[in-house]
Amino acid sequence: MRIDVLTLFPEAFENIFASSIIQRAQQKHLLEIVLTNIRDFARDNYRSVDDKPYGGGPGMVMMCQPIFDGLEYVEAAAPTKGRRILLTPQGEPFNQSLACELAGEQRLILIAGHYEGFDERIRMGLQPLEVSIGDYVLSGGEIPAMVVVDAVTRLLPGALGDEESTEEESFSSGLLEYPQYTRPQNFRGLEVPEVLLSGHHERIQEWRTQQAKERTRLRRPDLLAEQSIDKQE
Ligand code: 4HQ
Repeated sequence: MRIDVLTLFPEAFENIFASSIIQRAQQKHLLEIVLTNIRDFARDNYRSVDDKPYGGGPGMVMMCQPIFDGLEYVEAAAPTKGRRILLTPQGEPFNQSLACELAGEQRLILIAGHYEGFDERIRMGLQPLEVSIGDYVLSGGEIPAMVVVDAVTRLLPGALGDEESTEEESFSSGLLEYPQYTRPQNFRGLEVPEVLLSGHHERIQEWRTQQAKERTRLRRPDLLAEQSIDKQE
């Protein structure tokens, strides 16, 4: 997979993308990440990428021209078309199922903006898939873009080592994770549940499933509702 990120802050991605799993995926040639600075496509002497909103109001709006030109440039840099993605609170909520869908693409082109928002013609002209990482307001699309890259990378076949696995994790099953324990058996009077020390794999599996279901029911009943919808469909 190739992932292009169009951003005003390419440096902000460098340390995060140099981190273990994303780094390893790139070394194994499962993934290539290309960062492109939107400001490189500005045309005036101030290298402007934003401007005042028509009709007035506070804040600035991302201009069409640098984003259209930047996108056309990166699209021409490789033959595969790829999925255009705009990070915005108005987008489709990002979840494990959308991560899986995106992990199946050959190429993703992420557009991370700043300021109060995008000129509407960016949406009209580029027809991107709009994606939101949650109902809160961030100062830029960089962190959302990193979230998407991280969640998608772990799903690329071969990206995880033998130790890591996506199967057992939260959300792959549609349930929250069961409680985990490591040594010591007694920490300040807090004991590890007896069943986990029993060596009885069937009972352990049963206990974990029951814990995962109970925890999901208490904390995220919405996930159980989604599961029953998934089954109907
Ligand atoms: N922003 N999920 C505003 C977000 C966001 C989110 C990104 C802030 C876009 C213009 N993006 N810029 N939440 O808050 O994706």
